[in-house]
Amino acid sequence: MTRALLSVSDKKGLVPFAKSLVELGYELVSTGGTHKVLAEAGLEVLAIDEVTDFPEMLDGRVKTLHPRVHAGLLARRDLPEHMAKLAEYDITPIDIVVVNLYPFKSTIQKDGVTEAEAIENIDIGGPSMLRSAAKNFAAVLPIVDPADYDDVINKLKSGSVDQTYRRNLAAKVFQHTASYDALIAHYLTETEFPENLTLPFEKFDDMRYGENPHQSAAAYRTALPEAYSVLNAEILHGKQLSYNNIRDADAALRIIAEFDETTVVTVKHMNPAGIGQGVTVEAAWDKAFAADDISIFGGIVALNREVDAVTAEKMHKIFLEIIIAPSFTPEAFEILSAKKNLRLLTLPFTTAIPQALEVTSVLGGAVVQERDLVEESVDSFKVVSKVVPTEEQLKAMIFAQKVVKHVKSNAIVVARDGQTLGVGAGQPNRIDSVVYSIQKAANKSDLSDAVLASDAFFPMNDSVQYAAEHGIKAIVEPGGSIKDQDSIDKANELGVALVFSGTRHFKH
Ligand code: 93A
Repeated sequence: MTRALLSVSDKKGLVPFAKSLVELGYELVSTGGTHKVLAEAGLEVLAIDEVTDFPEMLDGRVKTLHPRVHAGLLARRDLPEHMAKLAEYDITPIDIVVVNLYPFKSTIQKDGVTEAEAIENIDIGGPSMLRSAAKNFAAVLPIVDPADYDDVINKLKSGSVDQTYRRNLAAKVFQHTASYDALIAHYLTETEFPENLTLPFEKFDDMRYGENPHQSAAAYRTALPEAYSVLNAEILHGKQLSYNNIRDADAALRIIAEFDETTVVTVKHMNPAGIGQGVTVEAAWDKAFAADDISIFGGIVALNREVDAVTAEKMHKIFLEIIIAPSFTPEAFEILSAKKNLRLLTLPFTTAIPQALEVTSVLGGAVVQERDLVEESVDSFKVVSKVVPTEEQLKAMIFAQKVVKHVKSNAIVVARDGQTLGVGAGQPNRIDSVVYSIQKAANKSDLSDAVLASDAFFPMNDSVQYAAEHGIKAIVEPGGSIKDQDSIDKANELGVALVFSGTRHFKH
C-alpha cells in the first residue's frame, strides 16, 4: 500500500485530486481540517492521530511533528537498515506529501493584523514535512502547489514520474519554503539593512529576451507588491512588455509621480526626453512633444491624467512604444488601439512613492540604498548670487530639480516652468552635459526665461560661464564644491541668479 499525506490550508482542487490518488491506490492520511473536507466528500481517510498515536495539540501547533511522520518521509528506500527500522517501529512509509502552508502573506497584508495573529500563521509542521519529502525526493513526491495537481495525477497514471520530475518538485519546495521563511524574516526585521536580505521576489513573467536578444530574462515582483508599479499596471492593449519596456516605463512612472499638475512625461532609455505641463492634457502633450520632437520617437509616455481623444489623435501620429495613464476615454482608446504594437497601460496615479530599498547588482553582489524621495522646495534654497531669482525662475527651478533627479549623471536640465527644453544626460563630465542641454534648448527657444539645474555641484566656473553666455539667467545646483566661490563670482560677474539647493541628486 502506498500512502499519501495531505495537509493543506488552501483546499482548492483538493477533493478531485485526493479522489484520483485513491483511484491510483493510495491510502490517504490527513490533518484536522483537511481530513474533514475529504471525509465529507466521502473519501476514506486516516486521521493523523491514528498514525502518530498522539493527539493534535497546542491549538494545532503540533499536528504532524512526529517521528512516525518524519521517519515515514525520510527513510531511504534503498537502504535495508532504514526500512528495517521502519518495520521495527511499525512505521508506514509515506510516498506523497501534499502541503500548502498557513497563509502568512495574506495574513500580514490584512488591515490591522496583530503580531499575535501573524505569528499564529507561521507554519512549522507544513514546511517540515515538505522539506523532509523534498530531501527524500528520490522516493517521495513533495507537492506544494495546487496548480501541479493535474500534472502529478497524469504523470502517476502514465507511469512517467522520473527522477528529473521529482527533483524539479523538490526544487520547487525549497524555493517555496525559502521564500515563505524570507517573508517571515522580513516581517520580523526592524533593521534597515539586515545581515541577510530576505524579501522574496516572485516570478512575474518570463521574457522573450533581456536588454538584448542574446540575453535571456524574466521579471520578478516583490512578494509584498507595491501598488504603484509597472508590474501592477493593466495592459489594455498590445503585446507583452519587454525587459527594456519595463525599465523605461518604471523610469517614466517615477518621474510623473513628481508632479501633481497635469503633466506628460516622455522617456527614452530611462532618461526623460521631454516633459510638459499644461492646463489640459493636450496642452501638456504639446509641450512635452515640443520639448524634444526627435527623441520621443519609439518612446514611452506617462501621463497623470486621463488620455482624451484630441491628445490621442496627436499621439497616434507618431511611433510610440507605451502609453501609461490612469485611464483612457473610450474614444482615445479606440484611436490609439488601432496600432497593433502600441502598448496601452493603465495604473492609478499617485505622488506618494513609499520609501523602500533599491537593489542594484554589481559583479559578485549588490549595493542597496533607500530611494531618493527628497522633496524639492524653495524653503531649502539658498540664493548665493547678488541677483535674486524671480518667482517665475524659482518655480522653474523646482520643476527642473524634480526632473534632474531622474536624469543619469552628469545631469543637466534646462527648463522653463512646466517644460523641459534640453536634457543633458550621462556625460562623464559636467560641462559636456551643460553644453549639450543648452544647445538642444537653444535650437528651439530663446533661453531668457529658462533656468538650468544641475544634479551635483559645479567643480569649476565653466558651467556658469557657458550657461550665461547662452542666455541663461538663473541656475540651481546643490553647492558644496571647494570651488563654489568661483561659480558664485562668475554668476555675479555675468548677472546670473545662482541658487544652491543643498541636495545632490546623483543617478548613476
Ligand atoms: O501549526 S503547525 O505548524 N504544526 C503542525 O504540526 C502542522 N502540520 C501541518 N501546522 C501544521 N500543518 C499545517 O496545517 C499545514 O501546513 C497546513 O497548512 C495546515 C492544514 O491544517 P488542516 O488540515 O487542519 O486544515
